[in-house]
Amino acid sequence: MTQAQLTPTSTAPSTGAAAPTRPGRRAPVDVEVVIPAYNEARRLDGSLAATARYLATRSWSSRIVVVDNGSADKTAGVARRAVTGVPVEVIGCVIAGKGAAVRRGMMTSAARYVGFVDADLATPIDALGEALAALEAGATAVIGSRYAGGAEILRKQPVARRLGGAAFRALARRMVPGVADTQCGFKFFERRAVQHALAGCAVTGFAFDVELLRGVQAQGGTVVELPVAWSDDNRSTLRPLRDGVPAFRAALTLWGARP
Ligand SMILES: Nc1nc2c(ncn2[C@@H]2O[C@H](COP(=O)(O)OP(=O)(O)O)[C@@H](O)[C@H]2O)c(=O)[nH]1
Ligand SMILES: [Mg+2]
Repeated sequence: MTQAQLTPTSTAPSTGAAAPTRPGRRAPVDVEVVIPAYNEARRLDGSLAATARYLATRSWSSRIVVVDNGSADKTAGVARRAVTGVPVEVIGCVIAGKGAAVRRGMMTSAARYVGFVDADLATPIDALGEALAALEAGATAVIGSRYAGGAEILRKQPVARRLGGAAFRALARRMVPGVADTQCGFKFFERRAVQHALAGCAVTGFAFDVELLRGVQAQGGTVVELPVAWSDDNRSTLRPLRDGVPAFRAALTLWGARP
């Protein structure tokens, strides 16, 4: 897997300088991996361990940020107790929804590159090497894709979910041209650009990726799809009524309000 050689910047700690941090922001590192987490006590331990194991082998300075989204289980405790070789920060988010959690994690970042992975690591974390190489080469966003040439789906979703996903994709493709898969839970960004785009975003649920990618493109940013080897985890937190229906509604609203 490609190992991106990050060039030092004024914000990276590798410069040795004590870079100023805005209030509410974490100290800068090369890359922050945000994990939005809602009732993830069972899945988080293994995913944190795998993410940390991978990051520890890289030359980049890094941090994992778990955004506990009002979980009713021991998600925060599991994250705090995780024994990892890289720093893990646990923050909360008072607004429900995956989009709200990802937004909170990325808006509080001062890293050079920031992105998120789902707590099930359905996309293997070692795709991060190629993602960072593409960001270093000038991409604004690098997003895991299950439908780009070369991608593989190793374990499929249940049929109802696949049908819903196909309908959602048909709608999303009209709003984010050139992107086959807006919904994969693996996306990394040039941090300043994504914060700029997020400032204009309002969707808090599972459709947030569409609004965010559209915003990145509207600002002239480039979105690169990275074909990934993806496996469904049947312990998904997505509930059809609680999450799926609002996601469709939000996507239709975005479609109606397209610039
Ligand atoms: N359903 C749901 N997931 C959330 C929420 N906030 C954060 N998440 C996280 O968003 C990610 C969604 O991934 P997952 O449950 O695997 O859904 P799927 O892969 O789309 O089926 C997980 O890491 C969740 O813990 C929320 O309010 N609701
Ligand atoms: Mg999943």
